[in-house]
Amino acid sequence: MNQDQLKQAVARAAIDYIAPKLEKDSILGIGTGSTANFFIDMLDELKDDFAGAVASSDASATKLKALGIEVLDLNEVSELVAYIDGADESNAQLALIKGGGSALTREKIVRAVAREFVCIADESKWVSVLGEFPLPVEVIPMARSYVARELVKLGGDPVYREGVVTDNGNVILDVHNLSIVNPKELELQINQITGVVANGLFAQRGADVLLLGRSDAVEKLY
Ligand code: ABF
Repeated sequence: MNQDQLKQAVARAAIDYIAPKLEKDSILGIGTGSTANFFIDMLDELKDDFAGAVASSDASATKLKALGIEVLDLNEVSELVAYIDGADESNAQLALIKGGGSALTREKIVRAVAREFVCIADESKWVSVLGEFPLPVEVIPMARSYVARELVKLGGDPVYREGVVTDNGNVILDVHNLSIVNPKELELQINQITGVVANGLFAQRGADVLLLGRSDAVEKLY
């Protein structure tokens, strides 16, 4: 199977996983990226079984609306039955790096409200130690250089993601050359830097379930 077929297989597995949990008034959290896009396409078949969705990006909101799925503002919602999204890396504890698509802050907020985070990924995302994928950090624009200097003190090599402005009007620093052996601690340390809006480590609250697409089958990890 090629990578797209693996992504489609995990999207299908997520549809099967989520379908029995849906009730007429359920609201789903929906993520961003190519794997999430396959899931959104397949969600068409379940659209009469739940009330609506909250999206982690404007791009995903547009796709959902095109299917006729109601997209709600998160402030109108007290709980999401589940949040389904991809990742850039996962370790065996289901701690993740996310944010390659620049939507990490909204993803973290949607994850915070969700009862369960169902992560969908192909096997290229599976790592023993997080950090080969550069860690995205969303930063208030005027703090960019200061935050970069602080990230160097933590052992990383931050690179400004040129030309990218997030849906929140901020910028992204991608931190290279980190070997993240304690993701929970590093997530908190980076959050402490003034000017950081959010970082792409999802370790304090990682995935609850990972549907991992391998060439022979979709593995379900808890
Ligand atoms: C989002 O999409 C991000 O957190 C992550 O950066 C990216 C994964 O994209 P893809 O599914 O295209 O690999 O979930």
